[in-house]
Amino acid sequence: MLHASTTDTITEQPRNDEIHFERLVAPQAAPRKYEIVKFNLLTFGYGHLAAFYGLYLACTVATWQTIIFHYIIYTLAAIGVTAGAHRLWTHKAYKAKMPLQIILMVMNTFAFQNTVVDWVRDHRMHHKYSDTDADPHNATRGFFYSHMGWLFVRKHEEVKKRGKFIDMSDIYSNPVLMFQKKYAIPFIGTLCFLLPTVIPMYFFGETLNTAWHITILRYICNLHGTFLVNSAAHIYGNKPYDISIKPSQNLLVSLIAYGEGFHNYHHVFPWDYKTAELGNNALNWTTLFIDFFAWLGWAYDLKTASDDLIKSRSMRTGDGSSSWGIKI
Ligand code: ST9
Ligand code: ZN
Ligand code: ZN
Repeated sequence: MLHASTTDTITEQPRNDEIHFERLVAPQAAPRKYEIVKFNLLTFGYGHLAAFYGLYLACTVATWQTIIFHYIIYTLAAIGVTAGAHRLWTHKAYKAKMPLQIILMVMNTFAFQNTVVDWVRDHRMHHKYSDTDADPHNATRGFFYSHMGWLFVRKHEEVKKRGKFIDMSDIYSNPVLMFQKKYAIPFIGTLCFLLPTVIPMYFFGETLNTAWHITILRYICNLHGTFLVNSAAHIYGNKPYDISIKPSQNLLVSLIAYGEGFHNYHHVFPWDYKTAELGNNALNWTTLFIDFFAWLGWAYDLKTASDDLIKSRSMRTGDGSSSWGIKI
């Protein structure tokens, strides 16, 4: 059970820019030239080939202990992104005491999705300028661009120009995140790649070949689970809360991304720590994780939208569907 004092049920859309980003421009994509980053094409190309080989090894020679081990790392990494980089650090949807921040930063490092500092900067731009050229993964440019194509080209000038005015003071003054940024290369190298390769070799008798390729498989799966939130959940699904925006409710993405696919809701109430109105359920492991730490007292000031606020917004601007995509 949550301590009553740790949850803040919000009954009106906050006007505070710190936790609420307005959509400033209608979805649009002006014609542009792409400056390809060959290094990223090569690394992602290698990563995908290695992941397919890892899948073959996982189905043929790998031990079940190695598979379970990587599933655990996958989950830790995913929650380091969802509960850490996303709900805590980008959206300030709750507060975390130092030990929890350290745990989340370490879990996030297993995921290697750049450093949290860079992740938050891009994600704040994504919410403030959703599906415009100032959004790093503008979904009006199509599924592939928003999924991973944006990582193969230099960012649009609008991202860099408008990005200068994004408030990042809370992040730059956070010692845990600055530590991660300072030691990014050895830290990410060790947690995301080295240890997850060496541990199955030492404890489960894997060869270097098997252990390495299954590590890459886990990493690539984790990236695609995340990328789907930017692509599929901005293109496919219903819109119970705001019919005028691209972000949509996508159950499949929620399942894969530990509760992050209720994306129409999330873009309307980005400060809600559940990123969903459905509360504790099997799809939202991230919420269960935060609730557990709230019970422990390490997470507090959890922000959530009241039922009345959700209903009134849904009646005013929604498409008349329920959160689960059923017309009502
Ligand atoms: C990876 C990306 O890590 C993952 C992001 C996913 C986001 C998903 C969000 C989904 C929602 C939450 C759901 C979670 C679900 C999880 C489920 C898990 C199952 N503002 O970036 P640079 C300026 S891929 C302001 O290099 P280029 C700034 O001056 C994996 N300014 O741009 C900056 O300099 P500095 C590993 C900005 O050169 C300068 O521009 N990562 C902003 O155009 C240069 O920045 C990789 O492979 C901004 N937002 O290059 C790396 N952005 O930093 C991939 C930039 O010194 N990235 N500036 O201040 C890159 O190689 C490059 O970023 C690039 C663009 C080639 C894409
Ligand atoms: Zn989005
Ligand atoms: Zn968000």
